[in-house]
Amino acid sequence: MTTRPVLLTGASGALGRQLTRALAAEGLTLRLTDIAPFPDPIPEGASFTRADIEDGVAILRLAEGCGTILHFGGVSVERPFEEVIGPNIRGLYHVYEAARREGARVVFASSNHAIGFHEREETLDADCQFRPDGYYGLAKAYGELMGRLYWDKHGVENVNLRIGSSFPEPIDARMLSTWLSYADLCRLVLRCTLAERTGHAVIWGASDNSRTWWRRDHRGRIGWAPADTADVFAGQLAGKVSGNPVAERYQGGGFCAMEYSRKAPSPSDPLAD
Ligand code: 15L
Repeated sequence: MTTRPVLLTGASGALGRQLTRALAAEGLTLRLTDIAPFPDPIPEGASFTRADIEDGVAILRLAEGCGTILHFGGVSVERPFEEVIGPNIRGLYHVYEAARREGARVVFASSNHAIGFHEREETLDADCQFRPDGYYGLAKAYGELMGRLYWDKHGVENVNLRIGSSFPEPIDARMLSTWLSYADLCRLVLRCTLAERTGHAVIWGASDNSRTWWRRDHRGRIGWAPADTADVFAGQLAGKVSGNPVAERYQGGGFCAMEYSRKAPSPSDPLAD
């Protein structure tokens, strides 16, 4: 898979920029694209084309000859339905159609918000039920299911990275469970690109955090294990909580609390969960 170029959508975003630097340094030939200009110097062996993920023809052209599509484009936070549907559903379809035509593998930046309404007391395996915590998380769940469909029906390989919180450092108590260091992210995506075979895989995108809520996944298929941990930030962050009971109860945190309007269920209600 490696000798063919790698298309990276969302290249101008925070994670896209990290991946660009790290993967170019590994000698991969990168085709970068984003709706926003690329803010950094373009590394050797890479090219940048400004394009809208909603433009299917542009995505087909950009993917020509590629062996892997790293799909990090689209809306990356909770937004109203009408803002999410174009980039995150239609754009995703364009990526999968391009992958099908090229026989390419898709590496999809999914999110913990696809399962955000699981309680923090639960420990989840990657085959747990989707419990999206908003329109953004719902689109990520749809993206993972799109991968399921394209593998079953067309043999398009795909790795779905259920990313926790990928930032330079964890910034609150929740991220002691969800943090994914940039270095771990870059190694993870490199392994997704280089692995011989993946089939349809789902991998938790988190560093080696002892407070994790997540367990079994398909990382064995790609030979990846995180090297960093949020544990070293515990002293400074343990008490840094939001104060919002909905945010603190569920894994998706503040995304769960946005527009939350459910009445508190009584503990005797058999449908309480
Ligand atoms: C995400 O999916 C977002 O892209 C990111 O901005 C964070 O909010 C992260 O989840 C998180 O849950 O911390």
